[in-house]
Amino acid sequence: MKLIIGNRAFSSWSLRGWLAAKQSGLPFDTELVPMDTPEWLSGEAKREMPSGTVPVLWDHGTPVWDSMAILLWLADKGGHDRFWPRELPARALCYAMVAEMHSGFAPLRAGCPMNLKERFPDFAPTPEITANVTRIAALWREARDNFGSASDLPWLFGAFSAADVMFAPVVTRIDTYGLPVPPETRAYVDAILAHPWMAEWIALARAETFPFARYLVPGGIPA
Ligand SMILES: N[C@@H](CCC(=O)N[C@@H](CS)C(=O)NCC(=O)O)C(=O)O
Repeated sequence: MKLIIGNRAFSSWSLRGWLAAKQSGLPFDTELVPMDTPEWLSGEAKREMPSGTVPVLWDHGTPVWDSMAILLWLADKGGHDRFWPRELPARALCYAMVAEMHSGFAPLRAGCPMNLKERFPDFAPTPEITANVTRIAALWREARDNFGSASDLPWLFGAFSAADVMFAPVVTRIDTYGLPVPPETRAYVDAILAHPWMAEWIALARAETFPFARYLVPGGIPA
């Protein structure tokens, strides 16, 4: 299998696809297509991207695009137990959290784009961003309190799951923008940032030298 990703420093959806591929346990190659180059903007670099976006998984001639579809495909192939909690109430919450993350939290996503190269400690979140973070912290607490805390592991549902995959870029945003969170939320942030797959991704992201202006200021796309 081949996973096509964008810039590691900025492409949060690519990070989700890549973590899902790691979690599947299946062998895969990663191909990085630098974003916002002339070839990207003309569409020439997007020949293998059916929706014009990254990530895309190519599984022996079959393209699967969109991080959510990639995660579902890899759960089918690698084993559902790797992605979803076995007990049904936990699974229901995990499905709902993953879907809410995939479709929601627009103010946080737009106002605090993933940026693994910079830090914005003086960033002042809007009320909408603060409301998103409050909701996310509540979801994490619900998962941990009901299903995760019996485990020695720090992940949302005990074992690392699709929920940890989907929320990982949000974790980096809390860190990058110094968004205020309660101590137990910060403990989860620190655990995800220290995960070996995250450490690997972040180190490669920091080493990237592609010119890329889009997300270099907080607040999103500069004028
Ligand atoms: N819903 C999609 C979103 C993918 C997406 O928007 N990816 C961005 C990069 S993070 C992209 O490729 N945008 C197209 C562009 O910048 O031209 C997913 O979950 O994969």
